Amino acid sequence: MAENRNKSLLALGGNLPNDGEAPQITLSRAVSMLNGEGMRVRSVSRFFRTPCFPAGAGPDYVNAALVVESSMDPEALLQRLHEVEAQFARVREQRWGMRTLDLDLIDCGGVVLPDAAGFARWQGLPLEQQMQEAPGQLILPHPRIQDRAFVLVPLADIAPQWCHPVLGKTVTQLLAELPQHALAEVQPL
Ligand code: PH2
Ligand code: MG
Ligand code: MG
Repeated sequence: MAENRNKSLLALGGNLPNDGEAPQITLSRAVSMLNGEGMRVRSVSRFFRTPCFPAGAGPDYVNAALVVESSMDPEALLQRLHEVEAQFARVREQRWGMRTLDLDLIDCGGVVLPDAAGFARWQGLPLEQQMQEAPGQLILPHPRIQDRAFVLVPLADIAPQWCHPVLGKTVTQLLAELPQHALAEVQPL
């Protein structure tokens, strides 16, 4: 593999069967597919059953997280994630709609994209606007990590000491700020 390998964090999710296979099977297959040329999977979290967000918008999800190492830049990595999603019949119709497979780039070597101001704008967006607007560019770290138990609980399995480059808090610290009921809803499969 080339030099300059970056450690990245990925979040995996799915709440629709693909070709008769349950989301946990899809997620396992996606992990194998990601572990290829240009990308090495270093750690895989447990798989968790999580209630759909927004509540009532669809079936429960299966969520997990990965540490990967790659020499790709963030855009190339995202492109690769989209290719793998497409292999599992992911269609992009509705924002936050039901899906067979969602692969989200959470962090890529601590870079902040597009820049601190652009990140801050997305991070501070009220919920109604988050539901209407999708960013046209890659925002890193993923602007919603700190709100989502279905991302933080799996991350705590594999990267509890990862420090958010803007908020300056570890996964463990971010988790401690979430309400107890949100954590209790995220159950290992
Ligand atoms: N992903 C979404 C929308 N809602 N809910 C859960 N529980 N898990 C997800 O991964 C998820 C979601 C958009 O990507
Ligand atoms: Mg997502
Ligand atoms: Mg996504």
